[in-house]
Amino acid sequence: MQCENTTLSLLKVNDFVAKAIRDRLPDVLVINVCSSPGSGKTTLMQETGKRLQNRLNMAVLVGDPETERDAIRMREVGINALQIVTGGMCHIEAQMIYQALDHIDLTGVDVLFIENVGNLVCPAAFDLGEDYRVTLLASTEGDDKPKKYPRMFLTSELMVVSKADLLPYVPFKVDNVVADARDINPDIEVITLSSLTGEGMEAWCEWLVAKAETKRRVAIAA
Ligand SMILES: Nc1nc2c(ncn2[C@@H]2O[C@H](COP(=O)(O)OP(=O)(O)OP(=O)(O)O)[C@@H](O)[C@H]2O)c(=O)[nH]1
Ligand SMILES: [Mg+2]
Repeated sequence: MQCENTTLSLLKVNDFVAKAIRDRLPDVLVINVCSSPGSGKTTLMQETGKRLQNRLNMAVLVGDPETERDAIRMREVGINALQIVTGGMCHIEAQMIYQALDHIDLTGVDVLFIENVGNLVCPAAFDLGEDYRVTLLASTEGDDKPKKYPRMFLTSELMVVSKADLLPYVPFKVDNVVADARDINPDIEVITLSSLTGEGMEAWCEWLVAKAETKRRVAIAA
């Protein structure tokens, strides 16, 4: 009972900070990118940066238990990126994002991506002040994951089936994951793509541009 109360109050604190993040970024589209380790989050950020460099200004806060490797990879392709080292923690909490906002220049930024720690369980429980949660599921992970990790798919607006170039070589049925994900969350959108071949990247980029425009329009009207 004691434990339940502690968990509840910690999540309430997180929600309070998540609201403060939303208040701080009224005209920046914030996307929380989640997945298992290695599903292709950083590679997708790199390719998105290359494709949208003339259309959207983007920045990335990237969380990992250790190392600055992902932020370095993104900076190498010209993306404004800051690493959050969680010191072994399996997810990012809103407080980490709130503090990181003081250390990244968001002047003129249209989209702030948060690359969460690779994990399909813990990140699902923490609102980071995002507008949209996007969960990647790679073709190499098996098509049984949405039903095994339902909270992640229940709380995501978009499921990205990544590494589509490997679909011919692995026993993974896109129809099965879409059916399972929509069983959990009937409204979840789905984009299938490959950061390597570029298949599906246009649909992903158009999705982002549309969401960024809507966010900007709403902010101007407010
Ligand atoms: N075949 C194929 N490989 C990919 C694709 N996207 C990423 N990869 C490879 O998958 C591996 C992991 O990619 P990352 O982008 O580092 O994955 P991540 O989700 O950021 O990993 P963590 O941050 O450690 O959770 C790398 O070797 C990538 O080159 C893709 O579309 N197709
Ligand atoms: Mg990464």
